[in-house]
Amino acid sequence: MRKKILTVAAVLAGVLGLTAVRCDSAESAGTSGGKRSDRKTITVGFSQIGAESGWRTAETKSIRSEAARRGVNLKFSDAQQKQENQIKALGAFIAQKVDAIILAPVVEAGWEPILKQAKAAKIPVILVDRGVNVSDDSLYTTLIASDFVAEGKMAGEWLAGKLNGQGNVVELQGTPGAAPAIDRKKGFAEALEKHPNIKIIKSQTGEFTRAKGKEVMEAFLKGAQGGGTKIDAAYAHNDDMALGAIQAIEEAGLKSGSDVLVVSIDGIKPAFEAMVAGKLNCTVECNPLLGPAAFDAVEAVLAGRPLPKKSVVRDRIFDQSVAKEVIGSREY
Ligand code: GZL
Repeated sequence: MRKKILTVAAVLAGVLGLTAVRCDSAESAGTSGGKRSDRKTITVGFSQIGAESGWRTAETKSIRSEAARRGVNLKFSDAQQKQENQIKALGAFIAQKVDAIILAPVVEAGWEPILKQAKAAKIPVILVDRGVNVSDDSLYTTLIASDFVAEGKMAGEWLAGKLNGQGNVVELQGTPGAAPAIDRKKGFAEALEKHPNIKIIKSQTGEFTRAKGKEVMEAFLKGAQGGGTKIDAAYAHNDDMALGAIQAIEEAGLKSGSDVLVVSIDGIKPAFEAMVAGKLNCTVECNPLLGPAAFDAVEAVLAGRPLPKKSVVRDRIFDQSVAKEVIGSREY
């Protein structure tokens, strides 16, 4: 079967310098307060969403290891999925006068007040992995993330081809209000606009976790059985929910990957293992290894070098036809 590695190469908007930073003055360093010594360890506050998925764990590992590699003093905060914990953490970072903040925002809304405080304190904020809705985009320096609409579109187009243009699909959404959940849903729906005989018959959040994904898929299967409807495919906004859905499909006595097709996003190694086992049909990669780009941005902004407002990382689609040959090279 024709290989299905389609590379949607979104160009990295702007080249981020990798050179070490020498801060000679507060102005060029973009920080408040007096003149900084001519060379000092950078202190960065990182507000992470939590540890809800294999993708998230890989992102945390990438940020932590890159900070260690560059000798950055990293203050790490795990928000346990709660925006109020992220806002508290940013407040603490500002009070501690960190040199820069890295934020993975759990949802898009509600960031203006705390970002205004960071701006007033002249502390640059680098967004990684998810975006924010703000009326003034000077409240953050740059966003480094995937194009989630494109990811949803790739998943939808792949599935439409596999279903030969007709079938009933259930959707497991990510965290309500989160950029990847909003945009992956949008992209998938756009892809299906061209296929009126493919219907999304149920769509509900599985909160990006395996446990919730299994629970929601169990309910979908029970409902379909009761209503005499067949579920032909499940689309999950991330691999963890897809792996939970696979468990539910098998416990319902169905063959995952053939009785019910399963398509998801992230490209974590367990997804490749599920594809090799024939249980998952396709995953769209969403690269979590954002540490190097995040600290390039930190060093650039502290050195007063210009940065693009958004850098889009490359996404590729993988299906069972290539899973075996690719799995060995997966980094997360
Ligand atoms: C995507 C990221 C999403 C992943 C999920 O950039 O925000 O959050 O797709 C993770 O696995 O929980």
